[in-house]
Amino acid sequence: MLVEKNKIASHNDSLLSAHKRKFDFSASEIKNVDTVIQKIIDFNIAIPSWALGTGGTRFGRFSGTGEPRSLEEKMEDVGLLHALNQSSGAISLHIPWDIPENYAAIKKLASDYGLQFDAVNSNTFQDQPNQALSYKFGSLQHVNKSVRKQAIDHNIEVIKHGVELGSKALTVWLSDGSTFPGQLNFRKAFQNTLESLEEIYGALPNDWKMFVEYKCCEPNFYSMTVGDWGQSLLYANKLGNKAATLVDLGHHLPNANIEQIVALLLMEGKLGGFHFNDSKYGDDDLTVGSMKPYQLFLIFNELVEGMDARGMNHAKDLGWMIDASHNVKDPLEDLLQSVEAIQIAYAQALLVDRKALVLAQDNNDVATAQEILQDTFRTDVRSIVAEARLRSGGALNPIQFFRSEKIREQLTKDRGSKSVATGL
Ligand code: PSV
Ligand code: MN
Repeated sequence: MLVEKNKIASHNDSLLSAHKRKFDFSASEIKNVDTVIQKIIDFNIAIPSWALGTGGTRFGRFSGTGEPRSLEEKMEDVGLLHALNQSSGAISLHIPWDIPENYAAIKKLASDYGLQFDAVNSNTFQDQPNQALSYKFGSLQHVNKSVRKQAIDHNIEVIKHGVELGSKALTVWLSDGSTFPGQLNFRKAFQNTLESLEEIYGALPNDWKMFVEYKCCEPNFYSMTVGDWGQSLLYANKLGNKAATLVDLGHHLPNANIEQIVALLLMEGKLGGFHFNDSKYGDDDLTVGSMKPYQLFLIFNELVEGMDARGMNHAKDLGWMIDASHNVKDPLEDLLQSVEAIQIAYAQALLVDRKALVLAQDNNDVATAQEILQDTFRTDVRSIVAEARLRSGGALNPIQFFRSEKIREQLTKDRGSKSVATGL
């Protein structure tokens, strides 16, 4: 389904005067507002192919309707999001959930929807039907060399799919670890994993990156072989320049200071990418910004400061992706909310008065430093983000458009009420 441009235009017309009033007020308070808006326009956030259907927990899954049944339909959904917000112009594939069968046709479809292919993701955390050897006790860490070899080969296969599609990065997330003390030797597990990663790294094209994603726990609950940013950084440093750490916001022990982790990884040139979501307890995979918006702002504050310190391009030099699960909301509405939350935090981080903050820090003026950050966080930038959408051809209010145009109803008519998307 392609969204007709004139429908977006008439939706925008109906909201324009109210928008203008809010925008003019907010813009008058911001220096270089056009530069900020252009940065928001340039900043795209990839959508994972596994987040377009209804998610579930180990207790159950309550499907929505009109879920995408194939890779083509998942791309159609991301195309819809992108048409509405002009900021979701990339899809990240998980192999083998989404094996492209005809590269040329898939690439043509992507270009029709204005989409790029983001990082490709390998999957050695599940056994696939007809798989020779099991990953029950790990994959790249496994005590048995043949299991490690199977997992290495799979990753190399994933790179090959990515090369055909024009991806530029492989994300490796491992569920490897142990569930009980004594189950494995930490050092051997690390060494096996490192050797396996080295083989995969050797198959990376020169202009590719390897993102090593860490996670504190789940599905293993005693140890994870890539359990935190320290371990991920160890692997990335040993592997070489093309390897970097990937931060998933839900993968930390409670109350971890993620903004500090981000600042130091950036300082080391070892932050590769991001998986956005939000959580209250663990890897809850909730809508970005729904629980801890101040933390999200503080993370973006460090991202902007750290990227600027290294002269990096905010939009292009790191991998930005949402990694959330939608158990009770419409996945497309949820993703629209997540993208907007990211844009709001990014816009606010761009507004921080950096000179004043440095001065306050250098004078140990703690109260002023806090005022600077909290004033910025409390600045309403929603009309600035909406203006970025308007200028790039998106909808002023994407969720309102999605509902008034009855997009989910149309997808349900096309795909049926019992369709199930592959993924988690
Ligand atoms: C693991 O929890 C994770 O965050 C990794 O990024 C996976 O690839 C993704 O979720 C989907 O399972
Ligand atoms: Mn993730």
